[in-house]
Amino acid sequence: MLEEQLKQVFSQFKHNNEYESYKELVSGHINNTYLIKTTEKPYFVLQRINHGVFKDAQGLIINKFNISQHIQKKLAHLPEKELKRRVLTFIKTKDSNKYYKDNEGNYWNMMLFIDESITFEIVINEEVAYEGGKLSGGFLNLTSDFDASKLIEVIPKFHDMSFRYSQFEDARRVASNQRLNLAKNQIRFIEGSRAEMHILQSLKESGAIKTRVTHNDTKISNALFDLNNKGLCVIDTDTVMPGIVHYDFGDAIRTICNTASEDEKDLSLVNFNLDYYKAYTRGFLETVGSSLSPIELRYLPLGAKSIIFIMGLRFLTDYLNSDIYYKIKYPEHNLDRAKNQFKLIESFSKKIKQLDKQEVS
Ligand code: GN1
Ligand code: MG
Repeated sequence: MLEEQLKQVFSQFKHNNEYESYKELVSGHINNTYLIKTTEKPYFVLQRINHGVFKDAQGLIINKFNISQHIQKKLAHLPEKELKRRVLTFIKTKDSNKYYKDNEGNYWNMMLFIDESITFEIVINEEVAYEGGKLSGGFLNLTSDFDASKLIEVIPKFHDMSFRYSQFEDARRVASNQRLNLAKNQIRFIEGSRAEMHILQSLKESGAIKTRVTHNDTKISNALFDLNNKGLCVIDTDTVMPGIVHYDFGDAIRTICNTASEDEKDLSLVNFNLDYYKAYTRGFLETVGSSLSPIELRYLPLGAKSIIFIMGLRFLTDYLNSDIYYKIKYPEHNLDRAKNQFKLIESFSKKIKQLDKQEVS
């Protein structure tokens, strides 16, 4: 029984708290995450890493510990209570390991639950968009001097466009005719976008855009806010790896500026909010530090477009593969997610033309 298992796993970690109940936190698509309520606070977040997706679950957890430790040192001037709200605090096991491996070979990690906090699936106003920008820019700034050689590459080629295209081609070969037929418009769109969607990758490979430590999953639901909608910290550091700033900038935009959630099926509700784009960008540039080069700045909007596209491409690939990667709630879920992302690109492309280039660079 799940509860018995959670109690057993919880008891492996170092704490002085008594288990009371659990609640599954269902917003992620990959791992299984549980809020563990105790008889007396603090509460904890216990997480089982999906090692089908993350081949080196152990390395991933060590990455997360190291990144948190680095940020904790940089924020050491804060009072302890505040520090624990500004960065994830991971808990070791009773025998001082960073993870617990259960009898079935699953890897678990545990962190403090940050109380009196909220997340957004859909952004409610410009202030939240601005705060979101401060959080993702701030994360890049806080990790800019982190020694990347200490990180394992959790998922190699995670945001690599050529790799994602080749996975898409493979999926097309094995897909059922029914799925190919239902996805034909999206497949055509993907084919027609190939050249533009490889621009950033070429700039990265030529060294024109430099590689640094990035979060790689900056969707807005991975940002924590206090009860006054002020940004607290970025969570879900599973995919922290070397990357380019454009994708962190872009993945936040993808979710902040979508007027609907990523799972919305009614495409008339999916539009790009340019005011949120401006507010987010302001927050991002205020906190990211002065280290962005002119070329990095110039390509931020293409970063947003590319990351929206890559998510649509990955959702569609998974649909063609008969849903082997993302958790789904109904058969066409991944197709609908892809349609949602591609509708967002259409709206983005129209709206972004209104922006004076000077405003974002
Ligand atoms: C997955 O960790 P989670 O469920 O928040 C995915 C991200 C996608 C996201 C889309 C390891 O994120 O790349 O942006 O779904 N993570 C992985 O919601 O593939
Ligand atoms: Mg994630």
